[in-house]
Amino acid sequence: MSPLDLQLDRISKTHSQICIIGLGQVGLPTALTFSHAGFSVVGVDINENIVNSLNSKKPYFVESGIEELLVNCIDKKLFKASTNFVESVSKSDIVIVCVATPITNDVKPNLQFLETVCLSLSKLDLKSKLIIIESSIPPGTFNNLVLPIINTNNNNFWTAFVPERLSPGSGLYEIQSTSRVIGTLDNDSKLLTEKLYDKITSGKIITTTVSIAEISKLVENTFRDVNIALANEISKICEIYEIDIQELLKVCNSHPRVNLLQPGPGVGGPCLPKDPYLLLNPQGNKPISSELISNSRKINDGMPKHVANIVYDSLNKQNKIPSNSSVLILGVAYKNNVSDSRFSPAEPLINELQQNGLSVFVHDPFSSERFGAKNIDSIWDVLNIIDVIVVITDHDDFKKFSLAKIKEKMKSIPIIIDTRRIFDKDECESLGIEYLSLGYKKSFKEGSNL
Ligand code: SAJ
Repeated sequence: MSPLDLQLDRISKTHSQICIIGLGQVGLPTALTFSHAGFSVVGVDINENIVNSLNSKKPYFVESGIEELLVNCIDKKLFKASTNFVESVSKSDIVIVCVATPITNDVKPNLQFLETVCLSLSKLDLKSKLIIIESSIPPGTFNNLVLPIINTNNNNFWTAFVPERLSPGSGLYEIQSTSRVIGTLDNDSKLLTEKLYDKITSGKIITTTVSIAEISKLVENTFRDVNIALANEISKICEIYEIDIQELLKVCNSHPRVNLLQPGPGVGGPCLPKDPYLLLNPQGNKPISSELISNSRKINDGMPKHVANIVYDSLNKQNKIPSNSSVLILGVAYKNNVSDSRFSPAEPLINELQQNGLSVFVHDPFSSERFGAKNIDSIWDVLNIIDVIVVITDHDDFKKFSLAKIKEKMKSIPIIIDTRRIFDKDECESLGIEYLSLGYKKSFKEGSNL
């Protein structure tokens, strides 16, 4: 049996030993999904605390279904975590790299984690192994950085670029249902990688070139970021026209070819705020400029300030001054029901309000991050001194709060700035709560220039 047929057979029978490098929001769900499919998986991370936590069956971030899957895979001896890169890779047939590819403060790609992994791989014998990169990478990175580093001592391994597509919060479900894109340079790698991912998803397997696969991932997230920017701009237009954007969205999205997204207090998470910059910064080439993509990033990054202006305007209308006012921020996580607060709009908002003298309190049952504001474990402990509640994250828990009780506890004419529309605006207004939001008729208007 040829090495290719042998590996194909091992994948078919889930006999392949798989090594996942990087046990973050992508790596851990990926590792457990392959274990759940029957593969023996070792997850490697440089963070010993993460490795120890996982081996004690405790996930270190919130993800629906992850804890029970972790317990199940460990009990079945199909998953374990390790800090030992060399031993884990050496005994594996397949290596899947899921390390972070963040951006620097001047919004340039930071590929140090990926480069370190490629360098470590280059020192090992990768003969007849399948090496897969799932991390989002700037166009050209696979051919101009990943392969040249790994190839220094190896040239007899199979390899593919398979961009991850899971959305934290529904990661485990999406990994098993979303179609996957596989970019390869040769047919054997394509056959192996197709068979492997076919084991874990009911979605389609789309094979293409490495270049298309690299760019597709970044374009998917850029598409979303640009469309969120459009929704945010339209929300400001609605504030000027004094109409409710939610009514407008209902009408516009009834058109078969219109699908407007939701305005929000800003775009957070480890992906959307950075992937447009990866797209515009090809590996080894000069940056590409795109007014639409860059301005969309600016629009989304400007939303926390817009929310702050709504806070100031609402206090001003009650003749309250910022330095004598207190704000309760509901949620610092970048989106609902997750603990991740990376690039959360809560951070710039908290900084802005504190710099203007407001006392800022934060309540978030999912994330421990407070960005320098005062932590509140129960909102009922602090509402009596709160002038404004600002909803930043639409955690399901927040939707259960009694508006009548909030009204009773808060200072006179309480203000709720519900940027995620989790509360019923009519109920608020009938209780005498000043209800504001983005794209809502009574919100702050920054004049005709958006
Ligand atoms: N947001 C809005 N309005 C919307 C949708 C989202 O303001 O209508 C905000 C969210 O509140 C959040 C941010 O945008 O702060 C990002 O949220 P998201 O729903 O885009 O989710 P992510 O970033 O967790 O996942 C995205 C997904 N990409 C796409 O949907 C095209 C996911 O499939 C990717 O795998 C993931 O990025 C990634 O890891 O790249």
